[in-house]
Amino acid sequence: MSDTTVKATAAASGASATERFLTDKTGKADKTGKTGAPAKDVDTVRVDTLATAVITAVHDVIRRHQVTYDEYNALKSWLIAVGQDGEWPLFLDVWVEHVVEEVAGESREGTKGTIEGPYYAPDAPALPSVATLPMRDGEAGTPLLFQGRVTGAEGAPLPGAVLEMWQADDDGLYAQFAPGIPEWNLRGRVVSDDDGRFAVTTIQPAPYQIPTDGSCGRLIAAAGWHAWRPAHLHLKVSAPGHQTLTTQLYFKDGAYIETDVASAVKPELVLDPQPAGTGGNEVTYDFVLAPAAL
Ligand code: MBD
Ligand code: FE
Repeated sequence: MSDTTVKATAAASGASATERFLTDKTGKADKTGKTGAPAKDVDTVRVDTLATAVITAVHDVIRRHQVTYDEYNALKSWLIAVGQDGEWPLFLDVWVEHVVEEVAGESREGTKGTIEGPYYAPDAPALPSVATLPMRDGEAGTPLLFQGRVTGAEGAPLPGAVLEMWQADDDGLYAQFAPGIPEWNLRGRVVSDDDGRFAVTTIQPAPYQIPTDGSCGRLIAAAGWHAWRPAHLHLKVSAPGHQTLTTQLYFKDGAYIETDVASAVKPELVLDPQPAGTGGNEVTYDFVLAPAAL
């Protein structure tokens, strides 16, 4: 980490991620009164089924592992702290979302999806099909030309497809969630050309470390795990008449590629960029979108 970088604290990024989730995904108004999609009501019978199953699974763990009062109270104080740190989005997206995505994506054709994670922000700056993501003068990191084509499942190009991209910088930090980074840095909404093609200039992101000073970091340290996700580009790819694809792309032989703390790497999503002769790397990746559900 460069010494000019303000250290991202768990409480700061947690508060931002919690606010974003409540605004974008539950319909709660943010400070400016803006709201996103309302949370869907879940049927009583279904709530009964799922809540009973989760509670019973916890009882089984307590019996099987002879959980003590000290351990129960440690859990209780930890759960309270996760909320106080604003780290519920981080905890759930790291340790739970990958299985929700597995179930949701099981029978969808086209490019593999993976988890969205806590750091998406809608309404990023709109960019043409050939574009550079917003970045600072002299943005650190190896330049990357990321290009490809968006098609439907039958192979027909999708002109005007929207590729929303977001990524960490060379310090592993995300704009809008870590202090000291300009708004929308390394975030953009690229629109494909008449042939479904796009070419985006960015930098290769660094691996992401779960904040060590928050509840998720404390769990990781207490359990002797590591706190890292491999370097990744986040994408949402959408086009009329097609299902929106939420995915991530990783880098061959990158650190933590085999041991992602969020269990979100799939072999189909690993890029192998090659030197481009311009001092940077380039890679081509094509996206195939499944038809919208009827
Ligand atoms: C990330 O950058 C991320 O993508 C996920 C899924 C969880 C934590 C941080
Ligand atoms: Fe991420």
